[in-house]
Amino acid sequence: VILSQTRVGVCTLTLNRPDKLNAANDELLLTLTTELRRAEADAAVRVVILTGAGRGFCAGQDLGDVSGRDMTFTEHLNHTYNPLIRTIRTLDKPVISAVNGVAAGAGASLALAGDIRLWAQSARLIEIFSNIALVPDSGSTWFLPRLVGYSRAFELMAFAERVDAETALKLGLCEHVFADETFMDDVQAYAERLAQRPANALKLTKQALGAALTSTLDEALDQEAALQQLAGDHWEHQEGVTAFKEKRAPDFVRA
Ligand code: LHQ
Repeated sequence: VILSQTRVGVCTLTLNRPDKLNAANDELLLTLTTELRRAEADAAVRVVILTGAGRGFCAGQDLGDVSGRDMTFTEHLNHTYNPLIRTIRTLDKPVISAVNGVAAGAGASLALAGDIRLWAQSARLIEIFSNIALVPDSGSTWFLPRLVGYSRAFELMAFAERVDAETALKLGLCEHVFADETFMDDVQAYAERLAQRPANALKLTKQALGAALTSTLDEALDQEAALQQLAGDHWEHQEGVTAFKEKRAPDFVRA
């Protein structure tokens, strides 16, 4: 259900249930979470890409897989989706959501959960939950209003509006849109550039930004001061300063 391939420091995890637009069952969600942790532990991996096989990114919960289950909704979310979203946001490496096609329901949440979101021209995001009279979950209620504001988020959720790539770019739901034909090549090239950046500094930046989203300014200043010590004591910082003085590009990928 999840394909994994590592190339030039970039691990691509592909949701692989293409005939259902990669709708998620428990196996897919639990395997994806395990694969993310495996990528985190693998020293050869500096950046992770999440994408979907075929024409969809992820159509959310597999609606054929919920009837007759013995878990409550709450238990189900706590068992599968919530650990996945927490894993993405706490992973010590950057995660790119490479949204190749439709992202609906919890699939929309997954598209929003990445540190960076890259979209194909034909990608679509739908907070589709209200069509089946559910509440947006898997982080959507947290991610979306922070990106587009409360009322726009409410409107997108209430009408299950389909957001196309151009609108997503305008609203800040994605950072870049690439042509469908070259999408994964463009994403790989972007990820390889990111993989050249200082991994320790990016790990700490992710930690600082994640904490700052829910902290006061005072807390953020304290957090920065603590994390800056960890960054400043790392060899990457020395390399950056030395490279500047020697008027050359820094090498942050040395063994
Ligand atoms: C699917 C699905 C799907 C199964 C397409 N399941 N087969 C959390 C916890 C607990 C419970 C419930 O929910 C949650 C969170 C959630 O994610 S709730 C939201 C669940 N997702 C949806 O309601 C989306 C349902 N899908 C759609 O509305 C459409 O498929 C979209 C708008 C995503 C795409 O439309 P189209 O591009 O027209 O594709 P399609 O509808 O023809 O789908 C292609 C195939 O994929 C089709 O199968 P078939 O055998 O007819 O070719 C669909 O049945 C299947 N598929 N989504 N979620």
